[in-house]
Parts: sequence; C-alpha cells; structure tokens
Amino acid sequence: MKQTKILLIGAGGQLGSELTQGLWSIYGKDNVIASDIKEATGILQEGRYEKFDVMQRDKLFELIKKNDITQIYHLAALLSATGEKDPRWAWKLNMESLLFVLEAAHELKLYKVYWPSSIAAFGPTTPKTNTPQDTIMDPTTVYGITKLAGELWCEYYFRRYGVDVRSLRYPGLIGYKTPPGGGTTDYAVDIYFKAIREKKYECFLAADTYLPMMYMDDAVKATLDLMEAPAEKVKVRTSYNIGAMSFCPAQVASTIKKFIPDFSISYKPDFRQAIADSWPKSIDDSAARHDWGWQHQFGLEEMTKDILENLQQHPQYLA
Ligand code: AKB
Repeated sequence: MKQTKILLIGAGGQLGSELTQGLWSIYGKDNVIASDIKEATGILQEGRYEKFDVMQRDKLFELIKKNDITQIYHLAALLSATGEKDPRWAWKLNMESLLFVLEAAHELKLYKVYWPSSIAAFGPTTPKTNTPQDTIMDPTTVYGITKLAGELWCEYYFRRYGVDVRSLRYPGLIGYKTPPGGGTTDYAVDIYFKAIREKKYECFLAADTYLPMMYMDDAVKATLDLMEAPAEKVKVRTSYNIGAMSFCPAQVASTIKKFIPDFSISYKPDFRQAIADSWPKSIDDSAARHDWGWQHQFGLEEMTKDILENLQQHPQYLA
C-alpha cells in the first residue's frame, strides 16, 4: 500500500481550512496538500499549498501524478445563494470539477475520494421533519441540483469503476475561523461576528425558520470518521444524511443574549427565505449512526459559548 497523500481542493473555504488541520493531525503536514484558487492565507500558510484552479483538468492530473496523491477531498463549489446569481456558472463549476476528480480517481487509481453533498439536494415536497435517508429529492436551487446530480455521479463511479467515493449531506455548517461563504444557512455564522462587533444583527431569514445545523468541529469529525471507516461499513454510495441540531434564528439570538445581554436582532427576509423554506427542518441520520458510528458532540448552547469565547480571545478572526 502506498503512503497516504492527500489533495484537498477548496481549502480556503469554511470547512476546507479546518478539515486541512484535521488531516494534518492524522497524516502529518508533509502528506497533505491544501489547494484553492486563491493564495494561501492564515493557518494554510503553515502547510503544503498549491494555488490551483480545479477547472484546469490537466493541472489536476499533473498535480496528482507529481505528488503521488492517493486521496482527494474535493470541497470547491458555489453555494446556494451565490449559485442563484449565476446558475450556469454554478452548474459548470460544481459539476465539471466533480467529474474531473472522479475521472482522475478512476484513471489514476486513487484509493479514496471525498465529495460533500448538502441538505440542498432536498426540495419542497421532501418530508420536512426528520427527513429520511431515502426520500423525494426535488431541489429548487441550481446548487441543490448539482448536489443531487453529483450524488448520482458518485454512486455511478462506485458501481461502474469501483471508485471508493464517500459523501455526506451537510446541514448548515457553523464556524468562526473564516467569514460566511455565500450559503443560505450562513446567517448562523454572520450573527456571531456581528454580535461581537456591533451587538446587533439584521437577519435575512424569518425568526422561526428552522434548519438543520452543525458546528464545524462536528463537521470535521463526521468527515474524517466517514473517510476512516472500513469500506465495507460504507453502505450508502450516494451521500449520507448527517445531523446534529436544528434551530431557528430566534433561538440563536436568545442563546447569544445569555452571553451578550444587550444583543438585539431584527428580521428582513430576502430571496434566501424561499430557499430555506424548501429545505428540511431536521434530518434523520440513523443510517450514518448505524453504519459507521456517527455521533455529534455540539448543541446550540455549547457551540455558542465556544464561538463567542474564541472570537473574544482571538480577535484576528473578526478582521
Ligand atoms: C448553503 O446554505 O448553501 C450551504 C448548504 C446547506 O449546503 N451551507
């Protein structure tokens, strides 16, 4: 078996930078190459890094060969809200880049690929509460369409070519180390930054909009747990439902108020409300819990405490 060498594409995003650090702790900095279309910033400057555009198929193949890559984590994508501003480009970027990675995995015989799906793959007629693993999927955003199509491509490459590709349907991911990245769930990131900076927040979703959410530490753990699981335990080859908590903006605001009593919130829903209304409110992730032992750690209160303490102690994240 070759030495594990990982290429992480989209390392500059919210999940990417934290997943890179998770991979460093398992495989060592020498064996992880983080990449993004932009120059490395922050913590990413401390490890191996390639500035690279995933739409350059030849460059991708060259990078894999030159560095003896055995696994790819492909996170680069346009998210739901940004995708709606340029649907054609969102389709091209999200789909073609996935196909390049799957082709590379097949042709260059990589051991494993990770690609994230999302609750955005569900739609308005999907059951909203405890959304099952297998159910109606009728996404309304171009981002969601790329996630549903991408899940099927992953399963196709697994069945047809034996590519060991694994995936999670992430809920809204909340972290404090990078700014929000153009998603509908990103109010739950921005609210913490504004709570510290301005003690007030104007929310683009209505007060009672429930969505499935997860703290970044749990998202990194879920991803690494899935990728480290023995192949025979990974029974779902489209993408696993994965959950941790479900809350609405009013609940985040009242939890923040426990730590910052003069914090206030107002509501001005925009086009993102319709996107949020088309998504599940909570997720049934019993398949992930059963197949490879998924367990989350953070609820709303623990997450809020952790984020606010960290933002106060490390003001560089607020810059
Ligand atoms: C988004 O809001 O677009 C993402 C997602 C749920 O995939 N955070």
